[in-house]
Amino acid sequence: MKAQIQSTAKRIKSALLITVCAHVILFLGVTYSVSAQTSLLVEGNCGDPAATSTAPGTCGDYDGDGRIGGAENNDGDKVFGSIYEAANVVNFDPNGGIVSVVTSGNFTGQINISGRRGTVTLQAAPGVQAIVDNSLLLPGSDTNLEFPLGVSIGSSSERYVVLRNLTFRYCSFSAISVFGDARAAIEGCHLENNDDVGISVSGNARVTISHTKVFASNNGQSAVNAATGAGILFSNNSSGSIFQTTVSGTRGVGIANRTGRADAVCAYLVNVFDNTTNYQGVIPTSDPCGFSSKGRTFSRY
Ligand SMILES: [Ca+2]
Ligand SMILES: [Ca+2]
Ligand SMILES: [Ca+2]
Repeated sequence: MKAQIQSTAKRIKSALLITVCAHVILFLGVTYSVSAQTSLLVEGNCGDPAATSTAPGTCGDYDGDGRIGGAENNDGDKVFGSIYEAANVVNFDPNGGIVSVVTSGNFTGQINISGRRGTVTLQAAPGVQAIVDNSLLLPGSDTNLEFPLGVSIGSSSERYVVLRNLTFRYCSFSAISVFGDARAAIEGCHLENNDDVGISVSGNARVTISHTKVFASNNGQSAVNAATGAGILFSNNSSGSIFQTTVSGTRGVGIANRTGRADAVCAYLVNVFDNTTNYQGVIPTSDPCGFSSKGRTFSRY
């Protein structure tokens, strides 16, 4: 009798467990379907952003349909031929989204990130080279570059933006510009030969920079202004932290804090060399950002 009662109790316990699990799975399923983000892939192009066709499966044609570049942007699937076009789609998702470059390529144009809420991630897969190269000349000019920015981040404070493993070069102003109330993390990016500033942070923006290399900013043949140029520049009411990052070869300042607030920018474990001036308004800390000691506090983060 006792064994029978124990067996019945076990069956009831199992049934309850299954019911609970089913509800959790159902709940998770519903939650997922409500909060699912847009997830888009970007194909490469054999280094030619103007190319639109190739032998299927070659030249970065990830989905094997023979279309790359502009033709891939317009065929109605979730694979795109440019980061710019994929980002435009993600901007309209209230939950944000992920744009992943899955085969190497060169891309031109200014990527714009806007929108409210959710996280937006632009990234290249490990081992993939995603190069935003804005070296196209303006029509009729041999000096000006066509696109002032590599990526413009002006989203709301409720949308967090992540840039990962992307390369930006030959932008006529700033490779990465974060402004307004935007919040962003820049991780593992390479910025080379951008004419005024590598990373520009202004307004109320907050930016975390890590494992990034900023070379030869403010060093190009046009729009060179050593007084305003910088590798990484914080201005207005912005703030941020810089960690395990190299800034070198800047004609202006390597890392500049022009906010007027000494506690607005924290630099920890940075490698800064061969800039006309390595630091302006920034004293690298020997403590991790966010850690207060020796009377110094970083109240902004
Ligand atoms: Ca394709
Ligand atoms: Ca497509
Ligand atoms: Ca396709």
